[in-house]
Amino acid sequence: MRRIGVMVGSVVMVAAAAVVVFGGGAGAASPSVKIVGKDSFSANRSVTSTFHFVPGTISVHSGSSAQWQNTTPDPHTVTIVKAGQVPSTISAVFNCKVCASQAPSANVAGPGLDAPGDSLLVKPRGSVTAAVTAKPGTTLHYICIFHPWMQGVINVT
Ligand SMILES: [Cu+2]
Repeated sequence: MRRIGVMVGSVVMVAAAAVVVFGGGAGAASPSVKIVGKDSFSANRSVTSTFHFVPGTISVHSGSSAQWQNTTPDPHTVTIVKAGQVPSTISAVFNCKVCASQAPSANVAGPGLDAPGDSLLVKPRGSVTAAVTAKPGTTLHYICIFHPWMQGVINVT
């Protein structure tokens, strides 16, 4: 009986690998970004986090969609910000002004991701798919407003 359990496990692993290869193929219409990492807290000692977007930069055809898959037990956001609002120092991370004023889920300008202020909430272990509607040639910068060291770029083609 134990041997059957091992065989079933192998079949599931093969199926999962096939899905990964298919989804990451060159012909994939909809880029997928994984949200990965861990955090830890030790009182009066340290806070660490390795939360980040993988890959950090994607290219999306204008009008096509992209997906963010959260593999962590924490909520995150995909918040479009101006290039100058992306924190580049530890001080800017801890004093992130746009993070304090931005709603986790918001739509500005047209539908889809097209302008600073657009924001998607990605629930713990959840995923969100959204259309990228900015004009071709646009570079969209995004951060997680809960963890603003998490930073990504969408090149709209
Ligand atoms: Cu986050």
